[in-house]
Amino acid sequence: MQKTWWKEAIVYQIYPRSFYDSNDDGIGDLPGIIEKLDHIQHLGVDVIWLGPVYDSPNDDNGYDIRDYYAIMQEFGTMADFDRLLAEVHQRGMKLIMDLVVNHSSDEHAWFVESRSSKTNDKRDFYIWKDSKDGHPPNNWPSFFGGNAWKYHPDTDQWYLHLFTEKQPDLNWENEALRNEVYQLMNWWLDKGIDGFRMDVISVISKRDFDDTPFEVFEETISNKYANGPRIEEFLTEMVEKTTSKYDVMTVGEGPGIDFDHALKYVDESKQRLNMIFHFDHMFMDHGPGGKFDPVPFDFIRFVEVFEQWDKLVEQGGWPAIFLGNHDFARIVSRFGNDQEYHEKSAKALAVLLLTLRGTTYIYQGDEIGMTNIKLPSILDYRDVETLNAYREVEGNGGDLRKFMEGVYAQGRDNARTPMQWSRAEHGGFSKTTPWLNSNPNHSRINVEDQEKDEESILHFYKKAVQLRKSNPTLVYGSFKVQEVAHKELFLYERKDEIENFLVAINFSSKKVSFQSQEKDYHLLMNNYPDLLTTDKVVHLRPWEACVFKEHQVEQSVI
Ligand code: TEU
Ligand code: CA
Repeated sequence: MQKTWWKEAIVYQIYPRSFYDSNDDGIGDLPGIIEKLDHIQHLGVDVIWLGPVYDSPNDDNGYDIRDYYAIMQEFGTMADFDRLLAEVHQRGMKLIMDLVVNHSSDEHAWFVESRSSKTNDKRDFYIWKDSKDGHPPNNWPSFFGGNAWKYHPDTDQWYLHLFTEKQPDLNWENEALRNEVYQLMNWWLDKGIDGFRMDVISVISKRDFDDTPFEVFEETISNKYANGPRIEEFLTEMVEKTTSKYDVMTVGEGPGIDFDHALKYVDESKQRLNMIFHFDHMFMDHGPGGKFDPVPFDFIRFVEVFEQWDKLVEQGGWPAIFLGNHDFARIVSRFGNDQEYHEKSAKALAVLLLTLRGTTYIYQGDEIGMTNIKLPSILDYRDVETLNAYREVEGNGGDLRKFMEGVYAQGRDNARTPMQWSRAEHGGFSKTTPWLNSNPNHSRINVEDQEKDEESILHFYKKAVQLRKSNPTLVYGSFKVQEVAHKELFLYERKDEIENFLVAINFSSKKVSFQSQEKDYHLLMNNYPDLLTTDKVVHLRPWEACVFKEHQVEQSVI
């Protein structure tokens, strides 16, 4: 296996709209990010993943791009971007951009031309089909509710939009379109960025537009939308014409992929992507009604997912380790315990993120344990996915109270509340009312307070980052789960020819004990002030997480 910087990197994801508002218009911006670079650098991370900052009408908060060569007015100017990139590089960090090329905005010049007439030379940049007996061309659903086709009366055809109606899918079958994409990628690469996170890259190759029998939406994504017939060809061509010419990193977003498909995207022996985000641990609590109909978290399945995906390494791939991002609930609320064990479970999740094999991705705010939020009314929600789903339930006369419970647990706005910098109004994010309410708990969960508290979640993240960076075994070492079927305990070994680590995480509010093996392990770090052992038995308290190392002479022994 090749060793390289992007395998050793720790990535920090910024959702620009919610990071820091430097000009008090209620919206985060690029100068705001520059003002807060010390915070990111002091975490010890290596790479920043910057969410979309291109010109956009914000139907899906920037994931609907109107001009790939311009910066969104609310976020600042291209000069601001250039300054941000220079500042990031000056601090020894790298910056990757969010590349959204499965679809554009319907306000993009390409689409304005494409929809103008059936004979326009850009018509085929998008996917247009005739009605079928007066109905949409087929029964495909959009990720964001309703049918995935929108009728355009002027040309009497429908266009495909797997996401919102303002996000028409680009037609990757069209070589001229693909070359336009490669050209814009090279334009940004020539500016000196260090790579891309590629939005929904798994769905760019479309299958026949026939009717699809589907039960659960997630099956549709994998059986119909993702892993299409030309995906490898498109990725190989893209990489060959763009990123292969630079020392950059690429991570695809892969809704609908599963382990067997992964090598289509990340086989190191072929020139494709470096990594791909899968969602096996992120969709597993989606109930029969989908994301907003959650079922209880299945911890054993959670462990099995990480165990399975680690095998990617033996097959020539490299895992992308994450527990949350701008599309999912806050990790301490979803996988931890944001009530009685808020601090302990936030730290336990940091241990998991930073001791697994693969590149670690930390989402803004998780480093201080930001939590989910229950906004007062649906009118306070901003996410198009939530609002569309609410209207669908309302339209069908469904149970809105039950639906809102699903939103409180799973909605994307949970992860998009403004970054909590201080106890000040709006969490110090802005001096004016932000685009999305700040979580009132910024009074007790914020950067400023945690910077002063050596025992804070923030300081724990810094220690866990340093632990990983000073122990290459935690990056490249083997990964072996010790207790596969345990209901609460995530116990695994990380080892190579030099070092041997044992990581024990109690994923519950109960006490859990385990017998350490015959080896002499010494405690390197944990999230309690001491360690409870009797002989070789370790007694973990609720959400206790420990990292042990063999042959560490000066630490306590188990
Ligand atoms: O998300 C793709 C995706 O699969 C989402 O539908 C996500 O999994 C879902 O919201 C979970 O409920 C990417 C971006 O990350 C997301 O922010 C965009 O809305 C989407 O693509 C369209 O660009
Ligand atoms: Ca602003």
